[in-house]
Amino acid sequence: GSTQSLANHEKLWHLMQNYLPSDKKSIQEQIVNHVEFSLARTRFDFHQVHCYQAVSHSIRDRLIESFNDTQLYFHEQDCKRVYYLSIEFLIGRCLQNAVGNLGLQDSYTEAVQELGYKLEDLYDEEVDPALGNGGLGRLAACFLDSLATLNYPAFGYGIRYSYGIFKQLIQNGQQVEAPDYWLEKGNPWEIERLDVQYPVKFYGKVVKRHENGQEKSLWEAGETIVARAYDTPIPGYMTFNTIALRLWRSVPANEFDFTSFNEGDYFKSLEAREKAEYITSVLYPNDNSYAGKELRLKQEYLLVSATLQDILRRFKKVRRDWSTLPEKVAIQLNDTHPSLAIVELLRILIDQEGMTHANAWEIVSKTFGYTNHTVLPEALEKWGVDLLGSLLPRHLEIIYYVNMIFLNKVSAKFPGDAHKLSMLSLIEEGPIKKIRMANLSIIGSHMVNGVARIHSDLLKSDLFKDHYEMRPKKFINITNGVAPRRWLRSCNQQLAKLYDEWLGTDEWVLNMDLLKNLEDKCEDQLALIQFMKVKRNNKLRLIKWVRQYCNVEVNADTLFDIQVKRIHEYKRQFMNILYVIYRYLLLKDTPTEGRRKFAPRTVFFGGKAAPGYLNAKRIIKLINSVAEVINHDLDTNHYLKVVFLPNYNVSSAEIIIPASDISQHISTAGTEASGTSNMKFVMNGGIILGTWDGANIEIAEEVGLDNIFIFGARVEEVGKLIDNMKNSDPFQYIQKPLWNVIQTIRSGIFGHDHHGLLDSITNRNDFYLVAHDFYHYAQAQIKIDQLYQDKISWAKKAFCNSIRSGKFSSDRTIHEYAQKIWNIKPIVVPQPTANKQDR
Ligand code: NBG
Repeated sequence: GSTQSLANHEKLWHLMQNYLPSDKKSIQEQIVNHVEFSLARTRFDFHQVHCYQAVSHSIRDRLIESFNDTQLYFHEQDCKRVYYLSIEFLIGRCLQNAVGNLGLQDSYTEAVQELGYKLEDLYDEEVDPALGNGGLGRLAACFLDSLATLNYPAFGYGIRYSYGIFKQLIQNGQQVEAPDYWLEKGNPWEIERLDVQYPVKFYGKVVKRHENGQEKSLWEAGETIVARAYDTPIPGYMTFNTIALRLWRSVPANEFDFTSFNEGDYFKSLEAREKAEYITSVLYPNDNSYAGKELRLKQEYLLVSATLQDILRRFKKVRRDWSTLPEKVAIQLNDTHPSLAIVELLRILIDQEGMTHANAWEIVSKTFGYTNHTVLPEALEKWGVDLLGSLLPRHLEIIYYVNMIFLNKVSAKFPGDAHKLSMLSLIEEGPIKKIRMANLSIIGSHMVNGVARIHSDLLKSDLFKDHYEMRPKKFINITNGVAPRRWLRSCNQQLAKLYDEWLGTDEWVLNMDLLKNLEDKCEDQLALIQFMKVKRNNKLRLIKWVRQYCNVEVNADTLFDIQVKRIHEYKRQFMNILYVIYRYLLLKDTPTEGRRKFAPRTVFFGGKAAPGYLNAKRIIKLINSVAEVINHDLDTNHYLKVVFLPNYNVSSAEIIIPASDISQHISTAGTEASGTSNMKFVMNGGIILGTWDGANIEIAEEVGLDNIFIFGARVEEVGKLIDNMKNSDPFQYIQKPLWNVIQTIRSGIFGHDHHGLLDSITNRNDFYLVAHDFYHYAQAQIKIDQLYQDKISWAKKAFCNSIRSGKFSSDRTIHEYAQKIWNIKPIVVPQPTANKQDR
């Protein structure tokens, strides 16, 4: 039998001869083949969506070829790999990205056209996989694009939620959430790996056993489920390297409980099994806030447990010593959500591999890196000791042990410093004892980074001050970035084409600094006019979208002023809409002749509120109520309109961002860790109206202070200003113009349900300093109006923003991670020869 099958095996591999050809006729054959055999369609039942599916399958085939070769090659080279662990990956649509990265845009456009379809229309058939909330998940997706493009040996690991972030509907001006069952029509981009699945255990107890005179602790778990792998191939741009995003889905374990001997027990045991599926069913819809639910902790542990089993299986394929783990494996924790991985690896090394705690700790702490993404206290994970101890009893025991050893080191370094001990402890004392996951992440990692300079500085001076004093060299900054493939080349094809022409090459997609060679064009009127023509076309594209989804008519000659991001008090959409009202009142007060100084504007808002976040929902309601009044005021609506863009997500961002004249990033200084859409707007020639916060500061440095509108309190002043606010009368800290706005809202012209929201600033509750910054904000707005009157000066500034945005490519970011944290090198997979036998 076995010789026979070996012979068959040889034959099989021999038949798998050539790589898929890329000429038009072959591409058409590949597509048609999928229509007939993968989709089993007949001509009477064939729609555009099926064409999308067949085209996607044909691209997927190519990605499988390159992914398989990439894995084989990495294995042969036995290279060190990085594993990027994240509870969210907001990858967005895949087809356009894959076609673009494979360099097949022209051949596919033609091939599909002859079959009677438009490639662009097919792109729009794809559901947007939305397995993330906002910046954190989108960052992870940009990182994968850069890792693949730069040929780094990498894997992304996350969760395959059945329901992504909810769909936002606006009804009567209010947000209504609808479930996002994104897998409904199948997902051509994933490869189900029935052979890659691992048991994941929960609950149970720790038992003590004596072995060779030593006491050992072992976890006897109470419940087992299985995590099954689904791979989404991630193609690099203009390289054969293709990596994968491996997402876990929970399924029932295949063990059968033979104790169920009657019908009732039989159905009950099946019911229990079905519950396993529930664990990965839904993404928690909170951005920058932590809910503390047991199900979420289960999700986190499932990610960690399955991923580590997978990583260690790969590590063990070659015989080697455990001590070499950090030479072959780097694990990056995207925020604290996967930080149980530190404890899980310790548990495996100590309980299963029989290592001492000290040896295990040495290996573990060299393997991990931790990225912090926020300083907001409500976002820091702290799991109650009881909850964690019941779900993962052995892990809790290990955490206590780690803490004891660590606090001994603290005492040695700072003798008698009780304050330090209490700040650094993994356990927060109080009525409910809690595990501080950030502290665990810091001590279990060899590097800790923030995501923009100001944020990393704040980590050292405030949030993690005591940790910094323990191990100063551990703390570094790596400023975020975004993928220029998706966020310039494909979302703004006309601008990309201009850059190709002007530079005589498309190399800039891989080296954004080349755009600096276009500085001459700043003085070239004709070039600036071409640049603004592209901007206008992008505005027209957004207008079409708005007509379809918001039923509002917008004028392309108005200034497009855009704030799109999750709704949050710290991001101050509230301040934006208060200013819109202020501007409306000013307009009403100004006779027609005088209104010329107001550049006509359309103010766009977009973003989801967490379903449980009351004030965020109130802000959405206020924006829509204001829009309703202002848009229908025939006296002013040539000068001012307000649009709420529903269901802001990655695919609508690709239409919205290239259309901006101004984009707003106006968080209170010290609250927005970095922001990443600010980078996307700048790349696409939008000017920022922003505060001295997050990456805005570094953007200002790159583009020059003349090319950005930056205002408001600086981070050093914030503490004092908040104290002043708390200790003074609202009539003191809220100035006249803002009071007028507040009175107008109270008058009820925008409806009567805004009192709760107003209370959030008028009762000495203005912790985000809306009132303080309002004046400076209004001043900056005047400057914007003035500049917009001079079209050429405006164009120059917008253009400068785009060509000076090179620093904010995620390629730069990833190179920094690779050098400063991961210590990995690019491994270029050889381009395919015609014959697969040669690989
Ligand atoms: C977010 C920050 C953003 C930052 C992204 C990516 C969390 C916890 N943090 O400012 O709010 O750009 O992370 O780093 O979602």
